[in-house]
Order: sequence, then C-alpha cells, then structure tokens
Amino acid sequence: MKRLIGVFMAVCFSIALFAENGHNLWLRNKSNNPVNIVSKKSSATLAIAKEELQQGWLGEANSTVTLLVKQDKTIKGDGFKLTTNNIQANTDLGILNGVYELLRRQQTGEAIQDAVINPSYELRLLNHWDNLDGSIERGYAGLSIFWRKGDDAFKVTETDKQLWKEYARANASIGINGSVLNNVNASPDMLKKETLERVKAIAEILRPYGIKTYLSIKFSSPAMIGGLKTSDPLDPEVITWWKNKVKEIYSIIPDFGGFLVKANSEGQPGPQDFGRTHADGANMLADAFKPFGGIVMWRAFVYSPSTEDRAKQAYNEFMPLDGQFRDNVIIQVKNGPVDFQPREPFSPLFGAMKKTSVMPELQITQEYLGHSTHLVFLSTMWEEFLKSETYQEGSGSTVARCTDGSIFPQKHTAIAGVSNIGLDTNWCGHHFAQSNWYAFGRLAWNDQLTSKQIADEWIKLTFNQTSSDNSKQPLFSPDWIVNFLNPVEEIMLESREAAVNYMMPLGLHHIFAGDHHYGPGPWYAPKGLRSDWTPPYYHKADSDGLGFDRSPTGSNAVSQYHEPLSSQLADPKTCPEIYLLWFHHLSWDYKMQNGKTLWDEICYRYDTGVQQVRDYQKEWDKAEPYVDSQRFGEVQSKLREQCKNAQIWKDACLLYFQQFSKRPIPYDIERPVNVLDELIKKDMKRH
Ligand code: GCV
Repeated sequence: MKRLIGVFMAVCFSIALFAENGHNLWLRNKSNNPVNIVSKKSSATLAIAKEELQQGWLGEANSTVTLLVKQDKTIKGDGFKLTTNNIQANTDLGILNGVYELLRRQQTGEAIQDAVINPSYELRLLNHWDNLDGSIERGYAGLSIFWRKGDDAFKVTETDKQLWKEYARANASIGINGSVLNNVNASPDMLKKETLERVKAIAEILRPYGIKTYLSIKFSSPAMIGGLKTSDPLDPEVITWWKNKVKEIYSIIPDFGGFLVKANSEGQPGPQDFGRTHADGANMLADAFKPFGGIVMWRAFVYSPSTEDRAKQAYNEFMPLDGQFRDNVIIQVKNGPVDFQPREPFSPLFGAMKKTSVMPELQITQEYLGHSTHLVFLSTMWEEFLKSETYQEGSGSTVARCTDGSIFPQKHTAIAGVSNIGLDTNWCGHHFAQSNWYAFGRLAWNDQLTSKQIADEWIKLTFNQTSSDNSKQPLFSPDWIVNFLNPVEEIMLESREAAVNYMMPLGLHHIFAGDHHYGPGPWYAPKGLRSDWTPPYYHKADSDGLGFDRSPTGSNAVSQYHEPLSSQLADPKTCPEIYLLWFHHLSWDYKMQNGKTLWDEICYRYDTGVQQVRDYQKEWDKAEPYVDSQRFGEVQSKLREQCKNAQIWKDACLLYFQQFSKRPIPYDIERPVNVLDELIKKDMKRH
C-alpha cells in the first residue's frame, strides 16, 4: 500500500513538473480553500479583490476577511492597513493592493503583521516603447500587446481583452498603477480619433485594476496632424489645439493620466526648435491638463553631438530650469547620466533639482544587458541606484529619498520602468526576465526593499510546486529550499555583477557593437557616424591607458555631484573602483587596491564574468528535478547562449584592448578562443 501511495505521489509530482509555459507569471496559485468575505461596498475593483481572495486563499479554511473602505489619515494614496484577516483602505484600489499583499504573504510564508503599508511613489508606471505598427523599440519578447498593423489594427477582439486583463492583473498584483501605451519616439497618429478609441478600450479593461492609461506624444503634432503652420508652444493657436486635444481625450477616457514627452532628443521635435525652453513646452501642455488633473512627464534624456561630455548635458540643460515648471510637470530622468548602461553612477540631477518633481526612469527591457537571452536580475542594479547617496541635503539623501517625497515636498512622486513585455507566451522572452517586471513593481511600491527579499518572493511564487489538490499551504521543503531556492537566488543576486564583469567592468560603458546594443564592439566607429554614438568616445583606449577622464583635469563631470561625493569621485584613489574608468583615464599599470595592475585586473574581471555564467549553467542543471520540463529546458538553452556570448565579450574586449596595452593576458586565466578579426567582421549582429 505504502508503495502504491508513493507511486501515486510521484506521478502527481511529475505531472506537476511536466510543463509550464510561463504565461501565468508569479500568479500561478489557485486554491479551493473556502473563505468568507465581508464588504459593505461594491465596485468593479472590489469585485476583483473578492474574486482574488476566493481563488487564492491559503489562510485557515472558512476564515472571515473584512474589506473596509474607510478614511484613515495614516493611510496614504492607495496604501492600506493590514491585519491578519482585515484590510482597510481609503480607496477601493487600496483594498485590492491589500488583498494582493495578503495573498502574497500567505503564498511565500511571510508573516502577516498588523501594519499600515503605504507606497513609496504615488505613480508607478510602465513605459511601453510600442509602436502603432506593433513593433517594439528595444523589445525582445515579440510584438506589442496593444498595437498591430493590418486590416484589424483597430478592432478590439476578445483575445485582446483577455490579454489586457491578464496584463492588468499582473501589474496590479505588484502595485503598478499606470501604463504609457506607446513609444516615446511617438507617432503623431497616436492622437487620432481611431487610436484614441482603442486607448479607450484598453483603459476600460485596465481601470478596475486601478491602472491609468497615459500616452507619449509627438511635440510637433499640431503641425503634423492639426493642420497648423507651427507647433511653437507659445503660439495661441497651438495652445488652443492642445487644450482641445486634451479635452477630447478626457471626453473619451475620463480618467486619462497624462502625457510622456521626449522632446529635442535624438532628433525628436521640441520647443527648442522654436527658440523656446523645455519649461515653455512642458508648461503649455501642463496648463491644458490642469482642469482634468492630468500630468506631463517630460524627459531629461537630452544630448547633442557637441564637444561637451555627453554625461554632463542633461544636467546643464535642466538645472537652470529648476523651479520654472508647473506643479503637474514631472521631469523623468534616466537612472544614469548616459543611457541605461550595465553600470552607471546615478544622474547628478537627482537631488539637485530641488524645486521640481523629478522621477527616475529605469529600463526593465534589457537593451544593454543581453536582451532576452541573458539571465540578469536587474533588482540589484536598481537597489544600488536607489540607495546611492547624493549628499544633496546631508547624508541620508539617497536617490530614493530625494525622489519619493521624503526630502523634497514634490507635488507628485513617480517612478517609471521601460517595459519588457510582448506577445511571447511567457510575456518577457526569458522566464527570468519576468523577475525584472516583478522587481520593478515591488521597488516602485517600496523603494527600501532588498533584492534578496524580492528574489525570494519571486522564486517562491514562480517556481514553487503547490500540493496536487491545490488547496493547502505551498510546501517549501528543506530539500526545495537548499537545492532550488537558495542556489537560484544566489544566481539572481549575482547575475548583474556577472554581466558587468563580462561586458563592462570597472566603469567601462557603451562599448557595444552597432546600434543593436547586444554584443561587444569597442572598435565600432564607422566613418561619418557622430562620435558620441561610437564606443571609442567612451573607452578612450590608447597606449597610455583606458577610461574617460571626467575629473577636474578632464570634462569635470564630477563637479555636477554634491560634496563630499564630488571630491571622492575626482580622485582615483577614493573613487569607488566600480566607477573607476567612468571618471578616470588611467595608465595600464595603474595599481588597483588589490595590488594588481589595471590591465591585469580588467583581464581577471572579464574572466570572472565568464566563469560566473558557466557556474550558473551547472547550478541550473542541478535544479532540473525541481522545475517543470518546459521552463527548465528553455532556461537551460538561454544559459548556453549566454555563456557563448560572455566568452565573446571577454575575448573581443581583451584582444581589442590588448592592442593598446601591449601586455600579456595573465597566464593563469583561460586564453581567448575567438579571433579578433573574425569578431570584428561578424560585428556580433543579432540575427
Ligand atoms: C526610445 C536610447 C535607445 C533608444 C531610445 C532612447 C530613449 O538611445 O537606444 O532606442 O528610444 O534611448 O530613451 O529615448
């Protein structure tokens, strides 16, 4: 009999492990455990809250849970008060957020303590770089879930609605409350009637989940689709055109969130085309939104091919405008001063703009971190960024505190992540890329969370095998914890550092091939291309050494940081080694803190990166008994590709830089297996 039960359980277990395509993300739990729900109010959002409780309750069977919408001053925005079986909030969305928190704690085994839980940021947004034809700029998970080309481009199908609902639910479960539905390189057609009708259909699905819709706009729309002679933001006809357009949008989508604007950046039109400032442009739009409570997110991602160091340009352009923006304008600033590199110091605008709402922009899609091929958990990068000390208001002025309202009385606080979502069955192209979507939402909700906690939650929710009748507490057996949870968590927590090691250690940056930003191309400098789009502009390798001198002897970008950070960065001896070549051009024989020469250290770092990914392969193979076959195989094959790529990165960079260093690669590390000329010829094209 015992044997029979054993066989039966083994069959159940192997069925559970058989195949999962990843579509259910971290929301795989289903439970038949009965629960009674008491709620006086009803609404579409509360109906979802109840349904979620009924489908996922893992607390004691037949418990009674009270959902109470009642004002409480300690609760902020869509936060909530949680006790074991009660959730109180000021809004229906607060209740839904509380339900997701409660269910997550039940599923991950985290204690449920009485607490008021408020979000760090008021607005927690995904930015989709989706185009109207369905393509996605820097998207690596298939076509857009919102837009498509063809005869049925504007037809809203049941399949569309189902997918948008799943998308909304996933976002709501991690606290995301807004979506910008299209690319910042926006088409003016975005504001046409038929497009707005589709936005309305999307908004209707997203609304009950508490997610507002926003659009990116083209600044020259008045001239391009409005028949006006100009798009000058101070022209009365242009002002009226935008006012009418915004009014029209609110007549179609009454809870519309606002606009995101990329202006005078990478060829996009903007107010400077008419001799006006960013403030003139942003304020004109903000005034149109004022009667409706909408906002304008104005990007500070600006740079031009001037002789000025690119890393300094956004600060130079925006600092003089501090205090000139309307209170419904938020300046959206990328985490680093250049462009979402594997590692950058924080942008000096954080904390420096004291009279303006400033929001961080993070990139969830892995444009510069191996697309959807490499396993790179970005939470550690964002944690490093949010915890960076700006010193702008003394110590403790971290980027998080400078942007979440703790230090400056910003009218609005917000954070955005460039989405990695597409039509791929598993949404993100790589099963582990889902963890970056998850981590963004969690950090936007609570900017003090650690990556360890986020990874722990995500692994438990995404990979744990619940018992076969799906009705009891999930089992985190010691075996599962030791042989799956811990090693996978270690991989995740180290993975970004590994990518930095095999791509761009010690502060190297932007040494990618071509414009696909995937493989290495430190040599890439086609004739006629603007120099700030070529890697030699950034690495500055020569016979003397390597790195961009941003110290006072160079571009003096360090002066944009507050003391004592500025002086610390200015001196290679006190500059953190992770940023060394970002701020300094140093000789190949420069002595590192560990006594090695710079050249040797670079070689070891690249080699370490390759070894780290090789280790991930071994660890993942050991995890096979704990993962369903489909996800196991798909991750295994991505890791193989990542290892090949890491080797190419190491070989390409070391062989290329060796031409300048003229020193041997230390003899105790693996030799390159690729030939530089061949790598240059292939130029690491993606497909
Ligand atoms: C949407 C980088 C990317 C572009 C992107 C731009 C931006 O330059 O390569 O694809 O455009 O940043 O953030 O506006």
